[in-house]
Amino acid sequence: MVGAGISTASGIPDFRSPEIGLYSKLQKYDIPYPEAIFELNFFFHNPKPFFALAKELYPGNYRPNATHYFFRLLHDKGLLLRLYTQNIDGLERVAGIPPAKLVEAHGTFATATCTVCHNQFPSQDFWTDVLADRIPHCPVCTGIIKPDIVFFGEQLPQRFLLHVTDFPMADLLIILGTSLEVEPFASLSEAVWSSVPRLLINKDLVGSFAWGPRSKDVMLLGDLVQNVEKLAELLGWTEELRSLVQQETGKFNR
Ligand code: CNA
Repeated sequence: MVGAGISTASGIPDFRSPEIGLYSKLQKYDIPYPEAIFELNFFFHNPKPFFALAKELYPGNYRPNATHYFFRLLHDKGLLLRLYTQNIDGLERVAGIPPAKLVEAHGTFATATCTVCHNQFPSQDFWTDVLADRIPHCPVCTGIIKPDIVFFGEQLPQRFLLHVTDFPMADLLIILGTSLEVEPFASLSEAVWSSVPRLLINKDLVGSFAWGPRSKDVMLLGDLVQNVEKLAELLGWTEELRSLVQQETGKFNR
């Protein structure tokens, strides 16, 4: 399970970190309160702030870091049952984790839907408009096209239901870079059997790791990338992780 904290090393601010988090930087979008940027009522009143944020998060602007590639390594080794992410930056896909191994619980910019006629559109149909500071409109009915990002009060994607079978099958749950404050995602951390170890890698103690830790819980607190590298070292994967990062970063530089 991962959250915004895994992408801060890629240059994307998280929500809640004081001063540097997105919520503290949203004043420039002229919104009444930070959460409004992901509320449908506000979106229909004024979609510009959301699309300005979307432009900032444009997939080409950021690159995965060692944390994303650690999950790619888990996948390459056949050890990843599923990666549940709250992130909407798409960096898990960029890192080469196949969509079938992903549950993008809060949606994705990879597809979009017309808010009026519900026609679906591939991402290239709206990025041209978003990058040119235009609000994307449906060619069929002229309604506003909204990227398939889950707003407050909206249903999570169908794939989220995979948790019903995934979590009872897991033999280890790794939780990274999340404040475990947003439901229903946060409660997934309780969905593995109590005999299953849970490893939290985060700056601070969060969720039930703080208020009701289990006997098999392990917490690695501090900088995420450093601790992921430490875990890779304990597993004897330092070289593999390093060369994967180098090989994949090389693709961007070509
Ligand atoms: P959050 O509430 O902002 O929590 C992030 C957590 O990560 C906090 O506990 C931080 O202390 C921790 N953290 C941040 N940077 C580091 C670091 N370098 N080392 C160690 N720990 C660190 O974010 P959540 O994901 O829990 O909140 C859920 C929201 C945030 C979801 O709806 C996301 O869509 C949304 N979000 C996503 C992105 C993104 O896609 N990259 C960015 C900002 C917000």
